Amino acid sequence: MTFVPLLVFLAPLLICSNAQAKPKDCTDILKTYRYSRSGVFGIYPFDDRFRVLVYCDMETDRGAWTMIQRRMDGTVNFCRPWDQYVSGFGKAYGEYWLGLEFIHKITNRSKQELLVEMEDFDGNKAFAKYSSFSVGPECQGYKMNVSGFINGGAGNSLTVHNGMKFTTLDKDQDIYKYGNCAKRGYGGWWYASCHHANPNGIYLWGSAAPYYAGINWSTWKGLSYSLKSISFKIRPAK
Ligand SMILES: [Ca+2]
Repeated sequence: MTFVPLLVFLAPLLICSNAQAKPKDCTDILKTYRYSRSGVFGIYPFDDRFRVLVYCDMETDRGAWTMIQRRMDGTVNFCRPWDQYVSGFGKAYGEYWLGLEFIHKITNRSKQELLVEMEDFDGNKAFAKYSSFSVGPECQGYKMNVSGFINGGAGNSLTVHNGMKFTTLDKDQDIYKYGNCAKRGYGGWWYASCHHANPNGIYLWGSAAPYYAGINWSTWKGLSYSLKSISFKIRPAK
């Protein structure tokens, strides 16, 4: 009498144990498909049932980078509320924000390094690299930790944001006493009091940008310059 129900119970477990592990980031994809080129892929940072599309950089410095943020043409509005910064928005082949919950899941899995690449409207390029980057859970305000700066010409605009919680227009978790930094930077970010880097600011087409509102990386182009492009990519640190 007990034999049949037991089989019914075990069958899904047997099927699951045979299933191939789903990729949790772009590094997993490159391990499985060694000659993958850069492009849009589906990853499963949350669990095996929930796929999210990301852009994988498979070329820069040996590749395997999972892109968590990208600005490139101003086609996506980044002035959005808390819930959307948690779950993500935009398109993986264009401008997007992966989402705080996914970034937390990936950086919680293993130690990650961060590459920030940027370009101005004159065709100049620069980058900043960090040997360690992580984002904590929602119950801790998605606090960001970054360290191990390596200069690629852009200077270090991120360390001032180290240890900060995430702030949006409708959720002020910054350390600025007199207001909400998201109302000055027009984006969601790990604002301090307020920012040196503002990659999620308004797309303002260069040097005429109002102070503080654009896509800033202050140590490279100052707070009055809005960059042409910027991207944040992570991968497991060695
Ligand atoms: Ca505040």
